[in-house]
Amino acid sequence: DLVPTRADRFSFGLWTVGWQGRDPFGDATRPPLDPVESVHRLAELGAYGVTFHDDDLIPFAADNAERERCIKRFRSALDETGLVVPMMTTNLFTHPVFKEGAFTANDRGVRRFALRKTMRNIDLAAEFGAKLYVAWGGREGAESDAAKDPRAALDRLKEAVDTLCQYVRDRGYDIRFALEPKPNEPRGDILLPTIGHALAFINQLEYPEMVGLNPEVGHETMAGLNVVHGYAQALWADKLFHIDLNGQHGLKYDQDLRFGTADVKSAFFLVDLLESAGYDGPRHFDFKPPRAENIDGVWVSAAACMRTYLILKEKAAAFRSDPRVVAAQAAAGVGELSTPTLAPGETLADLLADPAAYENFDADAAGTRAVNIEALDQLALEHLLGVA
Ligand code: 3MF
Ligand code: MG
Ligand code: MG
Ligand code: MG
Repeated sequence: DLVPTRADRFSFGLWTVGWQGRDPFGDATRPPLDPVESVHRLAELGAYGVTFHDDDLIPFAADNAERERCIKRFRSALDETGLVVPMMTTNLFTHPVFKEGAFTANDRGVRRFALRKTMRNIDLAAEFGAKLYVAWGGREGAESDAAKDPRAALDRLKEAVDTLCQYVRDRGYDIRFALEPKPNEPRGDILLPTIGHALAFINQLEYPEMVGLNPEVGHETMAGLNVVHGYAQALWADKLFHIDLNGQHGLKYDQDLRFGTADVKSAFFLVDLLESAGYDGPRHFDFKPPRAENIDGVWVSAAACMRTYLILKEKAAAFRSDPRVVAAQAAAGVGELSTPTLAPGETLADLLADPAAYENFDADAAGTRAVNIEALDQLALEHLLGVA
């Protein structure tokens, strides 16, 4: 059944469907989209959640009265549709004040402003019941290694995340943070460029249990990395708090294509991973409907993200339950990797004393064994192509 329901937990950022198509070379091609309209359209399409940066809902320059008006209208739209707000985030990248960084700007006043802007929006996140707060540091980087001390920048980034965690604890909010890695764009190079960098950073924090990841398919692809491996390592570390699903053709500018369009095989194995690992967070799309589309095309694109996810979920399940696949997996020894290398109760001394492990092990014979990867991979491809 390829019709999305609330149970599928699909969510979209207001900034995704609301992207007006402004790019470095061209003006907007679409009119502004009222967040209230987005909520209604997304609900009709079968999404369960909507996410946003503070400035997506409330203009940066809004006074308190306008702020309250924006919040109230949005709240009503949520109540009318039943859509929830699973995640919120801060815009620390659009306004010129953040041109040299936010939490890691050389200018201390900018850093303090960024913290206060974020804390103010965390209060709103608590009000909307969002349990996740994403931090993407698009301006936390540099073009010049002369003008930014990266070790001091990491100190300040840690200070910012520690301070925000402390704030959430002091207020008694039920909120966790998810860091979103990206290698570059808009800065020439961005701090915490990959899932691996971000995981290592979390270990240095004051409250590591409160901080996980929000990896984006396109961002790992921009770094030339295996997306499935990255998400898997985040899962393995219990740090896959949230996800940004989209598509990206290789090492280019951030394309934010709709989910599944670029590397469909990787998308297949990613859905297979999420579903088989029991990932239970939102299936969140962070994509940009192409600039060439008008507003009707925006909703076609959004619906397609969800439909493709459901298609891949069905195909992954069919792949796993196909008896030929089960046999091919056995022939490739896929399941054997789950057997610990040392036997239960076996000591290090036992391993050292086992001649079968080394002295009598026939490495040359093992070097000629069949591993049967291709047959299994071809079955995956044929399932994906619909000919299995
Ligand atoms: C940029 C992004 C961001 C983040 C967003 C999350 C504007 O490449 O992916 O979207 O996803 O800030 O919270
Ligand atoms: Mg992106
Ligand atoms: Mg993006
Ligand atoms: Mg993103």
